[in-house]
Amino acid sequence: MIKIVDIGYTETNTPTAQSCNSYNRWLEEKLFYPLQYFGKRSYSDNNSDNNSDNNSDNNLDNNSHNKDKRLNLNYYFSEFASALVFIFSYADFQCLLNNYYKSYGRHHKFGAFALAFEGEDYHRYIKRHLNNITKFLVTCSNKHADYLLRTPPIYSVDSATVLEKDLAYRALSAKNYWFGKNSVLISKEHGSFFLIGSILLPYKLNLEDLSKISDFVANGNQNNIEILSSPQGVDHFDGCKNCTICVDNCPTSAINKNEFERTIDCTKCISCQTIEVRRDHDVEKGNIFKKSAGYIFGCDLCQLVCPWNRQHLQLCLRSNSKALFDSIKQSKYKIIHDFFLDEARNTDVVINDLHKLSNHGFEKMFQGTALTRIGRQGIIKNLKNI
Ligand code: B12
Ligand code: SF4
Ligand code: SF4
Repeated sequence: MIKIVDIGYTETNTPTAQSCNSYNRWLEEKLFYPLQYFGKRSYSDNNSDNNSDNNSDNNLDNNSHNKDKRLNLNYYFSEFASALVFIFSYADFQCLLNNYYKSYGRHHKFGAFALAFEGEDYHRYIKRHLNNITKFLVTCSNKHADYLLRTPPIYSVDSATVLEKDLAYRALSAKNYWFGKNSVLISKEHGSFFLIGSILLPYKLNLEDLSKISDFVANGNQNNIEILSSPQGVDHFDGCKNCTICVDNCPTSAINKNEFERTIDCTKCISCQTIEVRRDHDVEKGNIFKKSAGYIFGCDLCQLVCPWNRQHLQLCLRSNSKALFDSIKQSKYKIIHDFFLDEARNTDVVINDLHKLSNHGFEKMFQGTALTRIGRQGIIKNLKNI
């Protein structure tokens, strides 16, 4: 159900001017606030694998070196010469999950990205695929083997100091992709229910290399994918135009009303509060969660209402989502489902069982899932507040 639906390539190491400006204003206005690593000097130096935040108040310095790291890929990976960007769509799963929630009413909801990869943490899933693609490159020719064995590539999946949406925007066609008002990257063809995984390379690829990679990926996906890179000087396409549906429907008014910014206020965002904030947030406690429509991990609301996702959400309307769901109830997904989504397990029952588990027991039970990011206390905090 997860497909690589698009591949892009770029040799540009700096984000677009629009992104730099918007990013700088977002920092100046402290809209990142619960994500304090955005202001930290040393975040990426000691945590390059995910974006965990220990919520300490140290180093909230907007002018720190860390801020600048996002403005040039060579600050992050000094040998950077090019990037391959892959779009991993989970739209099919999103459609099923949405139907499931609607048809069978559940006490709690997870953002689809957390369950779509059979419950496996998507960082792990995507990195495994990027690693397979790299292994394929190594076997392709001595040129690739020489470069990649001397300087291993870096996989960017939610990586510390990479503006991944802009990297994808640069690598893919600006005719087909744009930043929505809800701030996510949207594709005319694929909507926005996708994740971005990139391979940062220490050398440049030629057309033949790109065609081999797209054949390799297409074979694994049973679909045709042509690698396109954004032609320079192409007019930006903006699929949002006068639409304000996501802005009007965000239950906590987290989306920036200035349509030129295309950013969100993390203090108000349910996704941020339920994934990144481990302790009760003093200011927003209660307020935000009461509007979370049952989301206890992530939030899909501003994408579910977007017209560019409509066709994907209608694809499985007539099918029996429960039967399909039962057939994919396996592995880590099943563990999460049976603990949190089973209809008999209301919020009190789940909280009670979480209290009975030790932190270690929780880590063991949900090992390899996205839930370990927020931890036992964090998920109890979310459940208590909805
Ligand atoms: C921090 C973070 C969060 C934070 C903050 C979100 C945010 N909007 O910044 C929180 C926890 C809230 C979050 C939530 C989610 N996230 Co998140 N998150 C990230 C992370 C780690 C960094 C994002 C970042 O740098 N923000 C900085 C701000 C300033 O950027 P921005 O808001 O996108 O603003 C940009 C645009 O506005 C742009 N811009 C404005 N105008 C214009 C005009 C033009 C022409 C151009 C070119 C650009 C442009 O400039 C800014 C900088 O690029 C990235 C991974 C990564 N390393 O990039 C994933 C990432 C953005 N998240 C992702 C996902 C899937 C989600 C969720 C959908 C998960 C969920 N279901 O709960 C939600 C979506 C919430 C939302 N509406 O954004 C995906 C997005 C995929 C996509 N389709 O775009 C990413 C890319 C992870 C990945 N590798 O796939 N996330
Ligand atoms: S993820 Fe939810 S809370 Fe955050 S901006 Fe979108 S609709 Fe609003
Ligand atoms: S709902 Fe409308 S304004 Fe929001 S991202 Fe989609 S098209 Fe753009």
